Order: sequence, then structure tokens, then C-alpha cells
Amino acid sequence: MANAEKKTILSGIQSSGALTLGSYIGAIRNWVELAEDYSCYYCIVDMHAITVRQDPETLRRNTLTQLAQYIAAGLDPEKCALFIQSHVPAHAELAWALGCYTMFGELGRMIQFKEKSAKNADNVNAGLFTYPVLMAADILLYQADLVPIGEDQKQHLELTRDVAQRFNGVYGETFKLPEPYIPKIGARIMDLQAPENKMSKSSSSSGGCVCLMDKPEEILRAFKRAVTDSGAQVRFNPESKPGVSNLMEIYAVCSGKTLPDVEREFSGRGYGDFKKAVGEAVVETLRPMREEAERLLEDRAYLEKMCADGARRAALTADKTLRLVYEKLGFVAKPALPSEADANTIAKPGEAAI
Ligand code: ATP
Ligand code: LTN
Repeated sequence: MANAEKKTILSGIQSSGALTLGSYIGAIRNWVELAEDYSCYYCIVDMHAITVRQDPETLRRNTLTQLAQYIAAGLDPEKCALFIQSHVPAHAELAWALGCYTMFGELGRMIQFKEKSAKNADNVNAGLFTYPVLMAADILLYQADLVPIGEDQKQHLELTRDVAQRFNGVYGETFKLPEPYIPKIGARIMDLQAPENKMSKSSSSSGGCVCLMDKPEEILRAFKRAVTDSGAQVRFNPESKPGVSNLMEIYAVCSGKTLPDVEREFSGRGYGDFKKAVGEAVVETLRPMREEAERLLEDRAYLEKMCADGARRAALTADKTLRLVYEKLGFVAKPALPSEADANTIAKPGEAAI
């Protein structure tokens, strides 16, 4: 398909920690599949990550590791724009403008804000509150048709549509209204130790979260210890059997089987057998990605070049939307500003011209 006919996708993941099996199954796996047919922008949202305190060196390392993992998972940096959010200033700029069209009450209703402010009670900062506005800017800048996400991000996407609609209502058609793409299986992978909670990189449960860079023996151990129930049947029922149903979804995705197939395969077999098989399927799914990411991390220059190229491509599209928004808002057209390379040729205020 020619690029002009292709629909657009944007998605992002915070670099606030190691990528989890949840974000792979809920998001990245679908990014890879969709990249064949769409024009794709995939970013690492480091600006979102600082809404909770980050150690600077760890954040930098996590961001580059995440880029390596995107590529290792099968995203081709020549085909998709893979970039770091803070490299494209239009994200912050549009977020400011959209913030003036987002209501305080709307942001206060966001579940993620309520959860994260409860978890970080000593640091309920304004960025945590306005987080969804920056996410709306991420999406609307690219006029995305589709946003592949896990179930937990649905509310943020609805807010994005509401804000876009409000802006379009005042200024005329400006933003495309994006649709969420939430997978039927694996939209909400649960914590292996506490299957009532989402598996998350900031989870406090030990052994409940599997990360993409974990070693095979750690993964096998986590699945061996995974919480099930007092029964003995491998049956899909998230309400009455949350632990087993979660393991079934993970196994179905990693083995390419359907849930009825999985029930049949383990009918009459114990949980021990089942958990071992799930662990092994996860190890084999993650192994090539981990090995390739480790290899890519040895070549920092390559990673830096890939994300610089991605940022340039992203900025081209993002700046076009931002210019349109500024014009609609009534801002005076922005002049071309000097680049860092011109710094020595421009006088500071109060200094003589060079
Ligand atoms: P944090 O704990 O810092 O909030 P997280 O582990 O929840 O992070 P995100 O970076 O917020 O992960 O999510 C990245 C993407 O993966 C989002 O689209 C999100 O919906 C999806 N995702 C995250 N966790 C899961 C999960 N357990 N199951 C399915 N999808 C998930
Ligand atoms: N809010 C999301 C991460 C995120 C995102 C985005 C996802 C930031 N910007 C744009 C999709 C599209 C999260 O917390 N997982």
C-alpha cells in the first residue's frame, strides 16, 4: 500500500521501568502486527515517566533499553518512526494548548490519576494530574486513526476524543478522532501473585511481574509460583478463577492457541503441569527478543541514530499539526528559530550584534 493511503497509528510506553510481559501482550505484540498495514509512530514517553520520581541514569538506561526492545520485538526502524517523546518539542507545546481545553473535573475522574496519587501520596504533582493531556497531544499531533493499548488506557483515549471534539467544535475540523485498538485476548494481564491486580512494572508484589529482559530461570520460577486456586481444572472464568484464566490468556498468546484449545490440552492434567508449560512458552516467546535487545544495546551509536531518524520523521508530521493549531488559536505565525549550530552567531540581549 502506498504511504498516502495508509491509516496512521500512534502508541507509546513510559520508560519508567523494565518492560513487562503485560505491556508486550497488551500493546507491543499488536504494534508489530499492525506495522505491516499502517503508517506507524511508536514512541517512548519519557516525559510521562517523570510524573513519578526517576533516577536520571536509570531513566536514560531504561529509555535506550526500551528502544532496543522495540526493535528486537520486530519493529523495523526504517518502516516505523521509533522515537523518544522529549526529542519532539511539539508534544509539550500541544499539551499546553490542549490543557486549556481540558476541564479540571475531567482530569480528576481519571482512574490512573487516582491510583497513582494514592501510590505516590507524597508527590501528587501537577504533571501527574495533567498526564492525560500530554497523552492526548501525543496522539492528536499525528492525526492517528488507531491507538493500540491495553484495557487500562481506554479511559485516557476517551478523554483524548472528548478534548479533540471540543477543540473541533470551537475551531472547525482540526483533529482526527482516534479509535482504541484493544486486543480480545491479553488486554489486561494480571499480576501472577495477586491476580486481582494488573501486572505492572511499578507493582510492589514480588514475583508477580515478568519483565522482557528476565532470565529464563527467573521466568520459570515466577510461573511455578503463580497463584491459582483450590480447584484442579484448567477452565477459563476470570471471575471465579482469575489466576488460572490469566495464565490461560498468557499461554494462548504465547503458543498461538485459542482458549478452548488450551482447556482441551490440559483437561485432566494438574496445575503443576500447566504452570510449567506456560512458563516454557513465555521463555521461548521472550528469548529471541531478549537476546536481540542485548545485542543492540552493545551498539549505542546505532540506537542513537535510529531514534534521531525517528524523531526527525515524527517532527515533520507533528509540526504540521501544531502549526495548524496555533493558527486556529490566533497565535502569530512562528518564525524559523536558530538551531544549536547557530548559537555562536547570534547576539544575546544586551550584547552587540556579532
Ligand atoms: P506503570 O506501572 O509505570 O504505570 P505499566 O507497567 O502499567 O506502567 P505502561 O507503560 O503504563 O505499563 O503501559 C504500556 C502499554 O502496555 C499500555 O498500552 C498499557 O495499556 C499496556 N499494558 C500495561 N500493562 C498491561 C497489562 N498488564 N496487560 C495488558 N496491557 C498492559
Ligand atoms: N498513558 C500510557 C502511555 C502513553 C500512551 C501515549 C499510550 C503515553 N502516551 C499515547 C498510547 C498513546 C500509559 O500509561 N500506559
